[in-house]
Amino acid sequence: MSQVLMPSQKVATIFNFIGGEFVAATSGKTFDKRSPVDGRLLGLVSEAGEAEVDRAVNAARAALTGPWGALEMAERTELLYAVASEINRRFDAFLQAEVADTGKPASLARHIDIPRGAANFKIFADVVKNVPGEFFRTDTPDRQGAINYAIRVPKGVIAVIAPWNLPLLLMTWKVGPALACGNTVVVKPSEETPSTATLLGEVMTAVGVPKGVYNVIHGFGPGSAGELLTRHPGIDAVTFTGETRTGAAIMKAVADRVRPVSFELGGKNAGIVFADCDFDAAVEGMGRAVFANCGQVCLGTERVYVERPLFERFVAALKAKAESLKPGRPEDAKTGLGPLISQEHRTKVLSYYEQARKDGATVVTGGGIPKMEGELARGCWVEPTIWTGLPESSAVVREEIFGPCCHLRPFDTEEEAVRLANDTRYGLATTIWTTKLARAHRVAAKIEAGIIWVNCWFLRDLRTPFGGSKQSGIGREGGVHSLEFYTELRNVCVKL
Ligand code: NAD
Ligand code: 6OD
Repeated sequence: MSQVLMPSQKVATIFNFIGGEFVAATSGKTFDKRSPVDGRLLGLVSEAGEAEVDRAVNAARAALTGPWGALEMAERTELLYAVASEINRRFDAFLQAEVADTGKPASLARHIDIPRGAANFKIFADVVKNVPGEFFRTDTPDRQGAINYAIRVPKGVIAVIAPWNLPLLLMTWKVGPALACGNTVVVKPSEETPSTATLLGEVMTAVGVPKGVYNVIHGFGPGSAGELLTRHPGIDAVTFTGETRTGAAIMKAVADRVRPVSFELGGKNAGIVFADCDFDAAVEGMGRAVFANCGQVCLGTERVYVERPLFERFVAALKAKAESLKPGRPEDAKTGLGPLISQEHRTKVLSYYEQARKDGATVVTGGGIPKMEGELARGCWVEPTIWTGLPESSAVVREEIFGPCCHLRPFDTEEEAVRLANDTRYGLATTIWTTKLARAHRVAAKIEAGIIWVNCWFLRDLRTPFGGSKQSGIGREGGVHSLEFYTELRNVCVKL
């Protein structure tokens, strides 16, 4: 955690990072950051108010028209490679900070969150260097013709609003391409996970990224830093990852100024397991899709449809998988499951556990709070949970829970599986398990989701389009698709 101890304080203060400096809010307001593992106070976070948001946006604007805007692309991309290297050099500090804020197993953050945090800078530096240009020769009545070519310019000051489930990964997934395209950013990390975004400020300074290119303001959403940022007249676009209803609030906030948005929102993702699947691979893959990061992955699976002949065997195998996951301290190598992010989120997840019972579910495993010893008893733990027997109309099957749980239901035909998977207002990701090649392609083509995985889950190539259909998002990012959002095209027409 980026910690600065004030003489009178027992815990660290996490400051905003504005114009290259760590700054406290002029209001002096702070909020607590507690550990999801044991409820311990980890730090006091300085809550940005109007003055800090204004200062951050102005710093970003000054850098855009100043030192950052003056760089050649090669100079800019060299700095981004340096950012990636510096994150890797400070790997342990990032790991510690991410694990402290989220409580997730250190092994998970070591293999996913932190490496991707670095890769997001390197890959998008590569992408912008290789983007093809657009050129047309146009006929004219005098037969001399004209040439048209498009130039890409940065969109400007980008507001990046990030969630808490994969804090560094998801924040840099936006900051990497935004900076690669020559924009400057004001980041509002989740109030639950302020640390790695703050640490990244130190990295930016260390490698010589000009002041004001990367700014961080801390706070909450409505009535706080998040809303103040989206309503600020100085921002040119908002890129947001989080809940669908927050996306709706942000759209309203930017509507009067007609600012563009890129949204990666919620999901209620399906897994379809055909009887011809590689059974062990499907159990392993769906086990990760349901329980990884304590089920707090937007791409995770909360609805599993299994072809009837395999149903009982699959339920039993997934149950065994769930029961093998031991909750515990993040740094303990035996820990298979971390806590949820907060007591508030635990209350929400447990309300769905209760709803499932009320709706008549068969609780295959879990459904409650695990018994934890000592200080851990104050953490935000829930049991990994599996249900069967719910109607598709149950809130547990329709709404995103964002916990380590899923409902399984048998199906009889391919058409039925596709219909069930698509029967949702969301459309983020669907996972299909089959060894029949033609079936894989046939079903994939009918799935209404932005991401379809066949015989794998969360296998990511950052050059591919990423995003959600229906209420799971607006737009696609990844590879050249990120450039569509983070740059603007200007066409130049030259009469010959
Ligand atoms: P959230 O929407 O509550 O918060 C996300 C961020 O938005 C936080 O920084 C929060 O402070 C801020 N915010 C909240 N209200 C705001 C407002 N009115 N104006 C401006 N900012 C506001 O989401 P969360 O609880 O942090 O994350 C979990 C959700 O995110 C789940 O729904 C999950 O599916 C979704 N998610 C989606 C993806 C994806 O790629 N589609 C990835 C990760 C998480
Ligand atoms: O891998 C990514 O780029 C990405 N955006 C993952 C999202 C995970 C959601 O929790």
